[in-house]
Amino acid sequence: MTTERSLVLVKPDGFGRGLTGEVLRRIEAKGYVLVALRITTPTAEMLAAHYAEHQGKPFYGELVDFMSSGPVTAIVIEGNQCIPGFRSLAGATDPTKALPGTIRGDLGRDWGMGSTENVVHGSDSPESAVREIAIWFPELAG
Ligand code: DAT
Ligand code: MG
Repeated sequence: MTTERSLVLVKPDGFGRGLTGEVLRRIEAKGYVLVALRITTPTAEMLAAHYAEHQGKPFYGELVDFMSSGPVTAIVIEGNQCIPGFRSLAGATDPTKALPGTIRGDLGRDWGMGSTENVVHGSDSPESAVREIAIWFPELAG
């Protein structure tokens, strides 16, 4: 069974620059299905859970400050292998190095915070996706 769901975020930089529609367009053009969508400014508790694996890293404080700086668009997508598929659409973490053709490569750049402002998040494994969807869409968990 390869049908799966992934949690995608259009981060505050992408939301603020009006890029939600472009990210949704690319997801839909790729063929993945939109399951749920919400605009929300994440709480400290949500971000601590979402980024638990990064707690203690040098960039953690800046990352959480950035992610709580404004609204994000949270999206659940669905489709066979959509977790690696969206990671491929998103491109490398560092928007300076992300290849043209990817979301981060085409729409992102270094605005003074290195890799922190990189337009989108996508779950990196089925286990992460289940955990993250429960944080952003508790009504879908289970
Ligand atoms: P990804 O978002 O590609 O899965 P990640 O999970 O390793 O990357 O890191 C989560 C976020 O943290 C990433 O989107 C941007 C930020 N980040 C990662 N590495 C960083 C670094 N070296 N400096 C600044 N921010 C970083
Ligand atoms: Mg990650």
